[in-house]
Amino acid sequence: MPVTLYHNIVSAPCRAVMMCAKTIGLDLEEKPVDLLAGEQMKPEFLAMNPCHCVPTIDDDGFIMWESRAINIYLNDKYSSTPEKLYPKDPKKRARINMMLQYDLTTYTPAIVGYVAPILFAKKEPDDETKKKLADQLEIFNNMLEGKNFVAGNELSLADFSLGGATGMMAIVGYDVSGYKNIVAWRDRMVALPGVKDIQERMMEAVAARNESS
Ligand SMILES: N[C@@H](CCC(=O)N[C@@H](CS)C(=O)NCC(=O)O)C(=O)O
Repeated sequence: MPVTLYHNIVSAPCRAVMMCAKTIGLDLEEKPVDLLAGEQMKPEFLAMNPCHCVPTIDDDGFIMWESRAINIYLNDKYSSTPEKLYPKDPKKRARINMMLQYDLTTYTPAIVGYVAPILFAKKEPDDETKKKLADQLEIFNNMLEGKNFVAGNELSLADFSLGGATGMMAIVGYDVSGYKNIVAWRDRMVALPGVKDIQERMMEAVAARNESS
């Protein structure tokens, strides 16, 4: 019985789950949810997830949402080497958790705050929003100094979450070339099996939406 992923390819946390599944070799049964059409508010979806958000997974009747928690679960349950992406060593795990929380509370909101007005309202973000994003990119770029991945030199669950969020900037053509460490890390992420394909699917979905609007 495959794990079902309710998702929308444009959604950063959905792509984070897809990247994680690809990396651990887990096939997902994908069920796209049209968020703009409000499919997440349908009674059958709400019965499953009262928070009406994607990603949501159904693992043989076990339902959960929140992408970072989903990735921990999928890695724990389905990876043959779960310690690779989420080591048990307290300090290594603490760093990964710290980056996951940083992404949830600070990095993703800064990116979504910038991208959402352009994507949904075709409106330029205000100066405060622009500054918030520029500040976070600077901070994140500095955090990556001397590291291959966000929590150290090894790929971890945190890379998928920050990677999903960073991918959103391609949607609006944000120029990240001045952030050398982010660019180098992003290129490392895109080189992982399946990640380029996920990013391309996102760009195709955005292009299709732009054409129809
Ligand atoms: N913290 C959640 C965020 C989930 C989320 O906000 N998903 C958005 C798409 S990116 C959504 O489903 N929005 C529709 C809604 O809330 O009705 C996670 O990481 O999974």
